[in-house]
Amino acid sequence: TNATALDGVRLLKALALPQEAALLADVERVLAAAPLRHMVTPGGFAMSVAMSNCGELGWVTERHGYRYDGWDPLTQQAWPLMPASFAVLSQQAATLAGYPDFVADACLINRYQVGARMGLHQDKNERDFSQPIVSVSLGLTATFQFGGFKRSDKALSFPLYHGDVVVWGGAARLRYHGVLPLKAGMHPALGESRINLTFRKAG
Ligand code: MD3
Ligand code: FE
Repeated sequence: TNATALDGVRLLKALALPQEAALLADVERVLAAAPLRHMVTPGGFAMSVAMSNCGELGWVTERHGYRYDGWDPLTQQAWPLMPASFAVLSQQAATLAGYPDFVADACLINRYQVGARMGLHQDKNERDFSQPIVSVSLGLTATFQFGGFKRSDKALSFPLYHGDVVVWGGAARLRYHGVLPLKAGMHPALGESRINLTFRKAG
């Protein structure tokens, strides 16, 4: 059969909803220890998305590029431990998608306020692309863009809703993807914002 754009994508709608309260409390706990910050890209631009991390490794930018590091350059401490609610949900999702051995060593927390966006990019800083990435969307709905293997390839657009979990593996793993500028709105749990968690096996 022919390959399609969604090969390797497993959308688990609303999977996070039963654990919403625990997840949000744990997001707050992590961000109290490792505050959100607007990382500056190697090109010198502050990202519109504010970020932090938990787990053994965290994604950071520096003058020379992007990398994973066990140390938070802002607090000069190790990243906060991965909360159990995060580990359990990411493993449940990965198992449902056919990756029963997935154990995330990194969770990137992205916070979008109105207008924040993420341009089309590939996630290539992880060591093993046979490992999937698990994403969890919370708060305001975002329009996600899912492209091909070149930045110029045509992208599909679809909404990601509060509670949606997606496992990106196989052929999906190296596709370009991004998020359109967040539209104004009010979410009962997260107000005028969206939080996205991405779970990775980075090291
Ligand atoms: C498809 N985050 O953190 S989550 C990122 O909504 C990132 O904050 C977006 O792209 C966000 O790198 C999108 C969905 C997602 C995450 C990683 C992927 C889709 C992906 C990796 C490969 C392919
Ligand atoms: Fe990405």
